[in-house]
Amino acid sequence: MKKTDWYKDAIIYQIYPRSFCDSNGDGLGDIPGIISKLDYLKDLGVNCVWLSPVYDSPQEDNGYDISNYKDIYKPFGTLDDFKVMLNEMHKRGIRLIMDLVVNHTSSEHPWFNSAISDKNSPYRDYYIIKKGKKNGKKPPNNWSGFFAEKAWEKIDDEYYYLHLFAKGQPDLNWENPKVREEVKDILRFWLDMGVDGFRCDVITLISKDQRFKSVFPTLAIAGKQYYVNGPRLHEYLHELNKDVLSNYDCMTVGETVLSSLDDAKLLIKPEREELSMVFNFDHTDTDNFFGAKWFYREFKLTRLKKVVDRWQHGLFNCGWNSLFIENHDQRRCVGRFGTNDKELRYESATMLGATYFMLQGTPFIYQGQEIGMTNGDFTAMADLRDVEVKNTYKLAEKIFFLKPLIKKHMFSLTRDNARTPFQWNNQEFAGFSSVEPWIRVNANKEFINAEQDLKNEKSINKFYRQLIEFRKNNEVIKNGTYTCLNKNNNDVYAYKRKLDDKEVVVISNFKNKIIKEKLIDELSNYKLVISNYSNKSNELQPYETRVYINY
Ligand code: ISL
Repeated sequence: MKKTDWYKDAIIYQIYPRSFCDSNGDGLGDIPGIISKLDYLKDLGVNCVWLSPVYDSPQEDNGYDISNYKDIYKPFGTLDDFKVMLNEMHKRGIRLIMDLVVNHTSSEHPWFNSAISDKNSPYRDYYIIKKGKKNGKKPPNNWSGFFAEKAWEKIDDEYYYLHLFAKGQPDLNWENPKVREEVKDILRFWLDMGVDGFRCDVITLISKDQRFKSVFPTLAIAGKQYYVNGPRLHEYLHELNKDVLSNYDCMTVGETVLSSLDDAKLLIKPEREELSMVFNFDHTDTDNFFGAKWFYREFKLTRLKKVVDRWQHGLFNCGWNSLFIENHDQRRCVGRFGTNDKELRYESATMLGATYFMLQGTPFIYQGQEIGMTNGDFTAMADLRDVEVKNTYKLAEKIFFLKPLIKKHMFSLTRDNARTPFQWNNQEFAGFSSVEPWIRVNANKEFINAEQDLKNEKSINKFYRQLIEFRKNNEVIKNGTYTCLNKNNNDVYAYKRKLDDKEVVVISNFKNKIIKEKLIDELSNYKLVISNYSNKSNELQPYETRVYINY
C-alpha cells in the first residue's frame, strides 16, 4: 500500500464518546449516538475523527484502561455498531483514527489477572513486576506517576507492579518482544477493519530505563528521567512502523508529554519512520509553572508567541505540527489564554479559533469547542468524576502547602471541565441524553448549545466552518513560511504566512480592550477574508481577529 500524507490536509474532530451523544437513555454517550451526529460533523466540514477509547474497559480512567483491545465497551455499543459507524464516516469522506492506549492496560485485562495470580504465568513478563526492597516492605524504587500516587502497587508480600497512572492501569513491559507482537496484532486488527490511524496515548513512556533507579529529590512525577523518552523508545516505534504501519495508508499522532522540540523531531522526521505527528503541550503550559497545571500562573501572550514560533520554525520542512487548543484533558479554551467566557464568549472563541487555525500543521477541534462550550459549573467535590482530580485532592489534603493551592483551582483546572455532556439543545439534559448523565450538564446549556448557536447571527460553529473552508486546498496555509510580526507585543498577535508572493496575515487582539493597531494601515491593499467583527478601522475591538490575504 502506498502511503500518502493525507493527514496534512486533515481537519480532525475529537470525540470523547462518553460525553458526545447518548442514544439509548443510560446517561452515557455511545456509538449509535455518534452515528446520529455524523451529518453535523459533515456540515462542520471536518474530514477526520479522533475517537477517544471505546474499547472494553472498567472505566477507571474513562476507557484509558483497556481490558479487551478487540471489543467495544458494552454501554457504548458493539463491534457491529463500530463497523457501521466507520462505514458511515467513510461514506461522508470522514476518516477515523482510534486512540491506542498501549503504555498500560487495565488491571482487569486477562493478561494482568494471569500475571499476578500465577508466578509462572506466560503473562507475568507482560508487565513490570519487581520484588520490593526490605523483604517486600518497600517498593522497588521511589518513582511516582502522573496521578498523584506512588508508581508501585503491592501484589503480595514480595512483589509490586508499576503503574505510571491509576492503580487500575498497570504498565506493559515493552522489553518483552511478545508484548510488542501483541501491540502489532492490535494495530492490524483495527487497520484491517479499515481505520485510518491512531492517536498514541502517552507513547513516550513505553520504554523504561531497566536499572529502575531511585531518584532524588522526589517531586511530582518522580523518576521521569528514567521513563519519559526512555532508551528504546525510537527502536520500538520504528519496529511498529516497519512491521505494521508502513503497510497501510494510515497516520499516527503521538501524545508526547514532557517532550521537547528536539525530542519531537526524532519522533516525526519522515526518514526515521516512526510517527507522523506529535501533540506537544508547550502552549498549554503557558499558564502554569513547571509544566504542572496545578501550579497555575497568569497567561502572557508573549510566552505563547515564543512557543508557537519555536514549533512553527522548528518543524518547518522537517516535520509536521499538530495544532490544538483543547482536548479531553484540558480545560475549555474560552475563558483561557486571557479570554472571556461570558459576554465576549463569541469573540473569544472565534479569535482563538482563527489564531491557531492559520498556522502550519493539522488542526484538531475538540467536541464542543466549535460552539464555545465553557468549563463545567462544578461547585462540590461530588460533582467531579476524574480519577486524576480525586487523587490529587487526596494528596493535597495531606500536604499543607498543596492544599490551598489545589483547593483554589480544583474546579477550574480539573479535566472534567472538558468532559461535561455535549450541549446539543436547551432541553433538560441538553439533548445529550433523556436521563441524568454520568456527569452533570452545565446550566448554561440554556443558551450555549449547538441548536441555538447555529441560529445565532454570531455563530461560533459557522465561524469554524469558514476557517475550515478557507484552509481546504490553501497552499499558503499548508506550505507557506510563518513569521511573527510583533514578538514583543503582549496584547496583539500578528503573524504572516507566505508562499512565493502570496500572503495570509492574521491579526488577533488577545485583550478585552480596544487597541489601535498600526499594522492594519500597512494592509490597505490586502483583502479581509475572515473576521469576527464587521469593523474595518485600525482600532481592534476586544478579542477581534482578522485574516487578510494579498491574492
Ligand atoms: O491530563 C494531564 C494533566 O492534567 C496529563 O498529565 C495527562 O495525564 C497526560 O497527558 C496523559 O494523558 C493521556 O493518558 C492518560 C489519560 O488519563 C489521559 O486522558 C490521556 O490523554 C492515561 O492513559
